[in-house]
Amino acid sequence: MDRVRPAMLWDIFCKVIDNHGDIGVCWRLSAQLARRGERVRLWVDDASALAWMAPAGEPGVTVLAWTAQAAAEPGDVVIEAFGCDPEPQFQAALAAASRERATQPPWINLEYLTAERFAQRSHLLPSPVLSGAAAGLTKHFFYPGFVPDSGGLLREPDLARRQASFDRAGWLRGHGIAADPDTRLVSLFCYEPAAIGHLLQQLAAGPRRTALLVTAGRAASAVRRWLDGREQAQPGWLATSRLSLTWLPLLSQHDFDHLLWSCDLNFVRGEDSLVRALWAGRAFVWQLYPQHDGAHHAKLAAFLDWLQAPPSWRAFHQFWNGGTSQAAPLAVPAWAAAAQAARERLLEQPDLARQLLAFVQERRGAAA
Ligand code: TRH
Repeated sequence: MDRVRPAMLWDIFCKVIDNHGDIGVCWRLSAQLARRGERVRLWVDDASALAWMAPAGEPGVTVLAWTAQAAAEPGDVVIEAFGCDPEPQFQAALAAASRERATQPPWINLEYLTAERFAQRSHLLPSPVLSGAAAGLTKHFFYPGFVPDSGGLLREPDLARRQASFDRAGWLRGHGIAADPDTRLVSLFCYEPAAIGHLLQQLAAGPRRTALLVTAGRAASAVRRWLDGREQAQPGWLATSRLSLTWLPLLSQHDFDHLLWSCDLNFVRGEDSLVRALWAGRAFVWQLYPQHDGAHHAKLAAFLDWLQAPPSWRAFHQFWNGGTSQAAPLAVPAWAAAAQAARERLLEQPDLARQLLAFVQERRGAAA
């Protein structure tokens, strides 16, 4: 805790559109603010994933039903994640509180993570509210990012210490995963990449033995679907290959991190798991959330540029994200070296919660 001022009460709003990223990011942010001594109310329309993501909760964070906000008195700071507007009643209460307090609580729209230039240009820009119950108030955009003039990435202050004392062998043993030094460990968290069959065949062919640790949900379904077809065509294919599969249960976020720290190669997807893969400092492959208009290809290109990815890494990412049907080989050692260098660059940046706190204090100071 690096605080001498009184705690603020933060209202964080989260709507779960699909998948786990919305609540995953909001939970990590809430927990990190609470660990810095802040008080957080997390308003969410579907909190069910927190039962496995954060079973222990976090002192200082109260999870509240989205519908309960209508009767709430606003706290000191409002964060809406990914442009999800609070309910009109809460916005009206915020406008009233601003009048009574003669100052508006900072209201921040926490945006999606991207390395594209527009994010840096838009970071911290004001956005006046022109209509509705909160007309006349101002929100500010807050863009996470990979470079110093962005909002940074979520990172716990004790991350490096926890990584240094992590008992990899013990964690693997505890999850029933054999840690034979000759076997390469690969984690898989993905949607339904067309290249899944190619990956499985590549791992199955060797030359090293690979244990593929498949996360629960869409990744497991995608692997099972492909394997069923393959086994029908060639019964016993998997058993005679260099590939073994472990089907993981849903892990807490802590254990999801431990999984990434334990593997030689991590397949991740979306937003939060990408950040965790970067902190793991291991080779990784990112599958972006596919957009109908193909916008994810520009987003991937910007990220690979920032990453200073060697050509083999770029090629595999294009293939894994459906940007090309040209199959690409794995080159784990070269990717690992670039991943470690990227992690070092990122560690020099202040983390997102710290930057958010600084911005909020600046706004409150300016308004006082
Ligand atoms: O679930 P996602 O695909 O979420 C995505 C992204 O956030 C994307 O930006 C958004 O537009 C889209 O949803 C709608 O991937 P992401 O962001 O990595 O979130 C997964 C979360 O789930 C992350 O916090 C890690 C957590 N997780 C666990 O805690 N345990 C697990 O076992 C698994 C598989 C995931």
